[in-house]
Amino acid sequence: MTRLPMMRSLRVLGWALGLAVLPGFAAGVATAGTTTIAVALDTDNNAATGCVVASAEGPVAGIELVLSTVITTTANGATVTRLERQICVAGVLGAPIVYDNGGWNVGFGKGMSGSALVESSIPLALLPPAGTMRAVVVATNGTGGQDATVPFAITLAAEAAPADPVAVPLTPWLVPPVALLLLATALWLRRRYPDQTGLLVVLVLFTASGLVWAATVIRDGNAGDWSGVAPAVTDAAGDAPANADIIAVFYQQDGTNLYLRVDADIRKDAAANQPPVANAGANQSIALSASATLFGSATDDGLPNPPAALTYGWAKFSGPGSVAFGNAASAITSATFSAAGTYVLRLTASDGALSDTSDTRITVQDSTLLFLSIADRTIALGTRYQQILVAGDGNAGNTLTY
Ligand SMILES: [Ca+2]
Ligand SMILES: [Ca+2]
Ligand SMILES: [Ca+2]
Ligand SMILES: [Ca+2]
Repeated sequence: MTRLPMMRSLRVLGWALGLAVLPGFAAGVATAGTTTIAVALDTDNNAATGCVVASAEGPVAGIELVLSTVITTTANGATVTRLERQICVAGVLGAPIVYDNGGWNVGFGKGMSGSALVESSIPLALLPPAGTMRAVVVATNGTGGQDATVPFAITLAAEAAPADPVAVPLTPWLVPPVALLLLATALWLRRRYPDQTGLLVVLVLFTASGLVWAATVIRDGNAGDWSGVAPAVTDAAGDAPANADIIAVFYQQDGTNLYLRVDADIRKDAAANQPPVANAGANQSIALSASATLFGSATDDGLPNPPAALTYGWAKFSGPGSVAFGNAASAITSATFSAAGTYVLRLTASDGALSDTSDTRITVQDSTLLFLSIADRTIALGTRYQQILVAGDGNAGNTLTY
């Protein structure tokens, strides 16, 4: 129990050290694919002391500490990539100091009104001792779009934690069985030591406080550990750009940390455009007099949109003569050839930004001789045999010789 005053002294010491060593830099603008949710804290609840922080709702005066949750968005999701703190020194906000390397997911659809749920925390040791702080939350997206809440209060309980905390994160469904187990233990102790009612009370109280604290927040983008916690402040949906629009802010604490939950319109990045995949169709062999039907095709991801459509182009890549296409801008079309030989025809499919090509080989035969098959036969000795040879040619202008 003697540890509590010492913890408080350490906090004050950490606070003083932070004030002493921080150089003064303004916060940078977030880059694309990055959203920053900053909680500006007026830790002494006095607007006359501290820094002035800009926000979408106008300047906020009296800020001693800014806690920033940095979120990286990708086409697949969003992750909290670090937690930073900045301390106000002589009216200037210090450079960000990373105090947690993040690594947990933003919970898409887990927040209020289907918004994204962002969890973060700050060790109580980095905050002033118990009391009420004034807070404003400012969210900034990758292109500088912003939203901000109105000021609201965050009240830290006075040393609510047990004296010797051991962090045992429990999922909420584990709490009732653990509570029952501890209660049974307490009743057994009371039966065995009926005169130790004082001990029992202490045990039950410790158990109760320890349970509250053991079922702590897990920073994972899931809302299960926030059931029963009301928003500290809400903000209109749709009043700010995507990736900056704040919906609600929650907080709760355990023996070690102040936990923050911000529900906001965080979105995945738009998927990058993928090139189409063209297919010029199977190789063919045709007569010079005939025309080839080209069965071209292509697949694409529908991006970019617009146009969300593909355009096609057929062209001769190689071959001895000229090629006439029925419609060179159609995937499926016809082709005729001026001379016999082997041609490579190239199909190009374009999505407006990226393209792909595919080739097909057309063998054009000037003279296709077709012999009818002659069946085996058996004849008697001395019998006259007559064989008629029949041949055809695909080119109507040719004369056959035998
Ligand atoms: Ca202040
Ligand atoms: Ca959680
Ligand atoms: Ca909003
Ligand atoms: Ca595409």
